[in-house]
Amino acid sequence: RLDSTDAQFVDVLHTDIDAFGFRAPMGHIDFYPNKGTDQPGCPKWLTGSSYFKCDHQRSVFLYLDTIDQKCSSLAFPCSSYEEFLDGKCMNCDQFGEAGCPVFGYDIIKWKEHLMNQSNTKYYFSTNEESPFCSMYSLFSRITRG
Ligand SMILES: [Ca+2]
Repeated sequence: RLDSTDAQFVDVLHTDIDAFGFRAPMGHIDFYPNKGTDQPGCPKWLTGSSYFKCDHQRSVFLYLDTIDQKCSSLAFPCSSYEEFLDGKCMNCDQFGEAGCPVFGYDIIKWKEHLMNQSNTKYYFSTNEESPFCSMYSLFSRITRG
């Protein structure tokens, strides 16, 4: 399987850890959008073949958004998605002026910071469709307490 020795820098996107994906972090940075389990807008029940592949394939579309520069999702290091949703993981002081890592194509800009850490999960939430980035839902959750 993939691990952090496979390349000079390995960024991993987990979108279906409850079905076909790997649960454990395995790169220099591991992203878990929407907890990494089930993606918004994907079928929740067995309705056809899309049920089996939708969460998994979402990884491609999330990444495409970042190449197209439609919008970018900040990712936050956290011990769990629940704590992230509670607003307990907003601190990215460890990255200095760079701030929290931005998921996707530009993550290489955080390489120097990320080479020294491992097994850290980074969380963000997304919309159901492109543009997937969703700062609104994050801030609304925080301000609702
Ligand atoms: Ca799933």
